[in-house]
Amino acid sequence: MKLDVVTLGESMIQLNAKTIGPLETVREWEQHAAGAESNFAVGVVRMGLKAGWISRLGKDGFGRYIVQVIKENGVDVSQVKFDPSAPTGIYFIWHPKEGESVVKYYRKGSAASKLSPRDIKKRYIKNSRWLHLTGITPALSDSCSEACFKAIEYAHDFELKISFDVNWRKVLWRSVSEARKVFEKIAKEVDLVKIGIEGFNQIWRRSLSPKDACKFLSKRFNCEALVTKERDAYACSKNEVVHERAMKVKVVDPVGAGDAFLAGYVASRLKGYSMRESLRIANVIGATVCTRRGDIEAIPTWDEIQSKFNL
Ligand code: KDG
Repeated sequence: MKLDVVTLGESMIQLNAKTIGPLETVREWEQHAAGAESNFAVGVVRMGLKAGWISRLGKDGFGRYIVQVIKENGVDVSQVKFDPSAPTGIYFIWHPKEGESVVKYYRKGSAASKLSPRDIKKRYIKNSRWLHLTGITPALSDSCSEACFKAIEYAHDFELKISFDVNWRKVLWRSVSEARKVFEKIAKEVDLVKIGIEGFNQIWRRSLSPKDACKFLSKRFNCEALVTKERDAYACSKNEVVHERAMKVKVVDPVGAGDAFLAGYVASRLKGYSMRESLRIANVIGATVCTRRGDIEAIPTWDEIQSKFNL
């Protein structure tokens, strides 16, 4: 099967609190399948394109549940392996206040952290036109980091475009400077970098506005850049800076919104839309995802977007 986009990374069982309040008050949890890269792949499929996801899951009921959900959402899962010697990762999200989400992972030693360059098949990358990576995968283990660089090597061999969502997860790194070194090494190889402004300022130790951060990244890595601040977003290239204001929505759970936002942007660019149009589409998608618990459930379809935008 020819793919538009291929990605790799960990997906986990997400247990999302059904009530508002501190962790010790939560009694009911809703189960979802979630992970930055599989969220992205589902977002691409909702846009009417084809996506594949490379990963490892525990050979357990959680692993089978995740692969079933991602597959039902139209993503090619032929490159997902089940590992009998390591578990599927789990994480919890709870909401101390309305619209606020706190995350706690139980993912150390998970099956996905054993991903390695051997899991990246040259012919699978060759079959696609875009590679998507996040800054989460290289934080999981040395072999995961090597898998990312192997995918980049093959993407260059076959002239795929590459996007990189920094997805800043401080708890997964030993130090900010270690993370920055890895991010810089990846960002130099890609066509599109995305980051949230808080992460940018922590990692690059600055206090820039989203617009200036966007220009900085685009210039430094000679690529298109996207910088978000909650639901407000900038896109920059060598010749252009575009801005989309945050949409007003009732935020229930913002986790996963950035992945769908970027999927919408990349898929729009692949469909030939301009930076401005792509950013508008992406912003609506990201804002919509915030309105429900779970990362992929609220991602709108291409039909819904077309009717909204008259495309
Ligand atoms: O972007 C959403 C992800 O953060 C979430 O689904 C879990 O992949 C995840 C991670 O590593 O944080």
